[in-house]
Amino acid sequence: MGLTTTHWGTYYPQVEKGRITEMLPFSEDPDPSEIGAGFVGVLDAPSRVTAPMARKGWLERKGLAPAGRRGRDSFVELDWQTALDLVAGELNRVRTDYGNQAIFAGCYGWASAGRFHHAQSQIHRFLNCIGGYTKSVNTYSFAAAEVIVPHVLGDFRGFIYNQTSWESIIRDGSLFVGFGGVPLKNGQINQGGTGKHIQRQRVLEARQAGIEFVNISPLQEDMLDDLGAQWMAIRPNTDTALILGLCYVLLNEGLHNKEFLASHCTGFDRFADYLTGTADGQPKTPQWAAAICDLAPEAITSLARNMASRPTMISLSWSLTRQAYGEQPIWAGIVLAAMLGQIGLPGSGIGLGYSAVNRVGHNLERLPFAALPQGINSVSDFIPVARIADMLLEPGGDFDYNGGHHSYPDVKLVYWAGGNPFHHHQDLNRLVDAWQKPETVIVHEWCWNALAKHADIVLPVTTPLERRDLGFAPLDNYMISMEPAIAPVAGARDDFEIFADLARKCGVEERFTEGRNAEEWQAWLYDVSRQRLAKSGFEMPSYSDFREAGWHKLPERQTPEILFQDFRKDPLQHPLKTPSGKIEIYSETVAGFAYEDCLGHPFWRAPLEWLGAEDISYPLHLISHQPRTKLHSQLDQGPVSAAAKIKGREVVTLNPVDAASRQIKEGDIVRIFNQRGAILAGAKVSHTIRQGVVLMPTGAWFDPDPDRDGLCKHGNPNVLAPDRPTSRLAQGPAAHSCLVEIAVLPEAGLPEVSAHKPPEIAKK
Ligand SMILES: Nc1nc2c(c(=O)[nH]1)N[C@H]1C(S)=C(S)[C@@H](COP(=O)(O)OP(=O)(O)OC[C@H]3O[C@@H](n4cnc5c(=O)[nH]c(N)nc54)[C@H](O)[C@@H]3O)O[C@H]1N2
Ligand SMILES: Nc1nc2c(c(=O)[nH]1)N[C@H]1C(S)=C(S)[C@@H](COP(=O)(O)OP(=O)(O)OC[C@H]3O[C@@H](n4cnc5c(=O)[nH]c(N)nc54)[C@H](O)[C@@H]3O)O[C@H]1N2
Ligand SMILES: [Mo]
Repeated sequence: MGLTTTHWGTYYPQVEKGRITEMLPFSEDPDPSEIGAGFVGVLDAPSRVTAPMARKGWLERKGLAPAGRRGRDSFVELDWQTALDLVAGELNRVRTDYGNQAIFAGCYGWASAGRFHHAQSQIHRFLNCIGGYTKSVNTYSFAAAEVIVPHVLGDFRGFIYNQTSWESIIRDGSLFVGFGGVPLKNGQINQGGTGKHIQRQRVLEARQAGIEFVNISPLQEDMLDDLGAQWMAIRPNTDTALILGLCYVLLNEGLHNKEFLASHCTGFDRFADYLTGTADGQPKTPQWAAAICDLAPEAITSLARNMASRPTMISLSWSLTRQAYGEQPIWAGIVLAAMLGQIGLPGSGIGLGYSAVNRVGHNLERLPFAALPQGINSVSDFIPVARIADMLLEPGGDFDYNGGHHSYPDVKLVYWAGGNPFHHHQDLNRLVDAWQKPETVIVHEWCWNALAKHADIVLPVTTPLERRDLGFAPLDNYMISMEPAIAPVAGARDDFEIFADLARKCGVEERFTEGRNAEEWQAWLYDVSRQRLAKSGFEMPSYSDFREAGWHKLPERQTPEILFQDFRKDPLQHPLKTPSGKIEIYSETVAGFAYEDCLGHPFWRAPLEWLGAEDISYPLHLISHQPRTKLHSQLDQGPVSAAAKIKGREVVTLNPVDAASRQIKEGDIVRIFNQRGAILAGAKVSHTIRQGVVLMPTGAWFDPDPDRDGLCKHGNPNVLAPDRPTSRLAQGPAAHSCLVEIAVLPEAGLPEVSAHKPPEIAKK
């Protein structure tokens, strides 16, 4: 049986008459993810893009201004040669007339697992061969942390996947405080693939070992019921205030570790002036914090004492970064851990996002697998990833970023492969307007999602189930030989093949392919990986043995990982890469940027949209978290995602009090709205969510109603979430700072969901 790997696990796809009938879980996986079954029935469904397509209004354009509106147009089927000639022609025209910076190809997104057929690697290599492109920096996952944490701890990427392992917590921990919980639904995912899912087993082992859990979240489900966690149902977006309150108690009661602060940290005094109110007249007492977070002051005081009395692991969920001033809870959380003085000790200290993905806390070494060489991008223009709509709307406009001052390029052509901005971006109605600006939009997709529907040219690509690949990633110790389960559906081609053809048309074929086909590239990647891993002491089988065996397991770490262990033991021998070599509780660098929304130390600033806001015209706080039944928008058209919806629409969960006051019953179709737009959803009523907060998973394909401006019929929460940066420092996305109102609707006359239907297509 051939294997395949996905971001949500490894499977044996079962095939009958050329169709996937079942995804049998990998024999090594004790806790396989249900998401895999989402592939059943979708590969040749009507939502599949079957041939190259061009938008009618774009084909009929006169001069450079396209006719019609992207997202509302019909398409014309093309043959591959015509389509590739059009794409090559557009690339050549734009780079000749405007320069390569006029091509935007950040292509943010998760694409598919598979080391070689990785869409971004392919498109970036190709575009670098023809002179480069405007790129994006940082991620939607945790941009605010990516920018602030290096100022505080000297690095971010080097830490995020080398955190203190569950083994260490189980052995030596005692208290686990999860801001945003330990969401097991998220641990299903691992970028690049996963052999075995460990999160559920490890938290249960931790519980058995006597670890006490505290779930600080508006959502009780963020920790497994079996953990018996204390639930502190915090008001969303107020974690920084809570953390400051905890820090105040430690300082006030002398529970802070003065030796650690002196030997391993810098700037505590400046921060202490802020805590005590010497700097601004407001002591950050538990009473002060309690009023902001809507928790009891006694609960804050007793949590601080509890934390100071025993080995405590603080986990800060990645979601905390995706809110207004998302830099602050992360910095404040690190400072809290520094005051407790347990950083670098077994089972305790600081962690970011246990179970955000399967890797966090998984006791593995870093595996230096080779990636497709990217070449050099000759364009220096960039945007912080979430500033895409700003870039398109304000060419030449200025923006701040991490101490620098930059301007947006004038983008004429958008080329996207391997991500879905109509999934990941906020304020989608604004994005749709911005998206009308470029002269041409080219997209590689396999399904008719909103990105494909908003393109001028769509090139249909294969899925991983239709091609051979190397299923290995630096984040997991299972190497999987990905075998095609079925032949490419209809006219689909691999991204690599498409770029190889375009490279020929652009005169850079040799540079792009180096004379290798897909199979030869994979053998090459394997060989380079094998040499690299050998240097790190890992033995990989020969390429042919690996392909024959189907998979190979590399060893786990022998001893539990403990983050900052060396720094803790000897900060002079193992300094951090900060200016002081220590943990920067106060950063002169950040202070020097003189941003009003990110000071030299962590501080509380109220978001524009939160439950404590003065203007509460929209009185409910919307959290749009990661979906349990899929990865972002991927496989939303499949059976697993469909089973979790209500009458074909995405689910919104409300507290019984909020439901009752609006006459909303379980199963009702509701309209959720604010100043940015409206969406339809099916209501679920639950005690497991804090009053005043409503919850929607992301991922329902954006389904704008052509007859009602700004309405998504299917329930994509990014219609409602604001497109505002976290701060001038990181310019990260802040989807979780969002207020809405909800009203029940009569079911008669509701517009039908058309998210998974293809657009109108004229056959040639
Ligand atoms: N409101 C709100 N919004 C959010 C978040 C949130 O918490 N709340 N979370 C944010 C986060 S953390 C993230 S990471 C982003 C995720 O946003 P994305 O990563 O952009 O979302 P995906 O749906 O995974 O998009 C991947 C796309 O790649 C396509 N694809 C798959 N395989 C291939 C391939 O081989 N070739 C090509 N060409 N295409 C392929 C898929 O069909 C899909 O359209 O969303 C962000 N958006
Ligand atoms: N099944 C599945 N798993 C995934 C993904 C997916 O799409 N599907 N996406 C993956 C990706 S790309 C990423 S980046 C990670 C993201 O991982 P996370 O950022 O951890 O994911 P979320 O589910 O958005 O958030 C976790 C929880 O944080 C809580 N929360 C939100 N706002 C606040 C707040 O202000 N305060 C507190 N205390 N809690 C809050 C919410 O209740 C939410 O359930 O997940 C990964 N895992
Ligand atoms: Mo993410």
